Amino acid sequence: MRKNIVAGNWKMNKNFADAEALMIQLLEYKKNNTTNCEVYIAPPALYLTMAKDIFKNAEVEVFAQDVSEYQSGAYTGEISVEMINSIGIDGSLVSHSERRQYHGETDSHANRKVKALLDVGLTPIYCNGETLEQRKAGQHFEVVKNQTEVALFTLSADEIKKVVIAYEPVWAIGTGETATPEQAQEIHAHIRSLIAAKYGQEVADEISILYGGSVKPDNAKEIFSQPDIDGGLIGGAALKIEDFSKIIEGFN
Ligand code: G2H
Repeated sequence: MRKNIVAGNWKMNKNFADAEALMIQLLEYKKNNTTNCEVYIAPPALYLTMAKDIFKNAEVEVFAQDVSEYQSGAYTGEISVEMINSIGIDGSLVSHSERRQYHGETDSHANRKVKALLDVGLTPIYCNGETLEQRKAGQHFEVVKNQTEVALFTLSADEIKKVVIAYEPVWAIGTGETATPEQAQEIHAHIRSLIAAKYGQEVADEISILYGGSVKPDNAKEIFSQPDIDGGLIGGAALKIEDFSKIIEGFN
């Protein structure tokens, strides 16, 4: 069956010493506690090597926050799948809403990045979700359908099984505004049904679909209890071990 996952997206936060301190706190937490979900972190790219070193004997997977769709060459500032693969990174977030909002990323970019990651055996965590205007206009099911189809439906069944999806309604990201568990569940079920219609129910049932957007210690358990919600992509609340560990315990 599919995995339950709690993934921390650190975004552009923490200097080197503070990042190291939080990684060590998470390492200690993992040593002293049994968790009922997989734990991933996506720290800033500059700290990926340190993260791999700190978590070398711990069950914490390390992800990049973004990766280039290109293989190599004159792409100043970019990081390739081969580079992250060569230091043992497990995968990358793809097209988080902040990449879409501030860097013009679209689902066509997402499609190429997902494929580039899969081609070297890494795990994409593909992010999608509607804006507030789209939700108010009642377009959320259609928007998420289009996003999912463009980004993922060129993949083979074997490929899509290896993708983790994170549904993150843009209006709930970093705003303190969380989708209700029911609102999240209906979109997660919708995404799974789209995958089932294209690839079959067995494939759809294997794919972990995470919810992201103001997940906190006090709402995680209820969100994770929904049948099609297989964990969370956590931003602000991943920056303190007290909060992140309580969210992980939402699976206890
Ligand atoms: C959504 C989420 C993590 P936050 O971006 O990706 O952030 O939990 O701060 O809303």
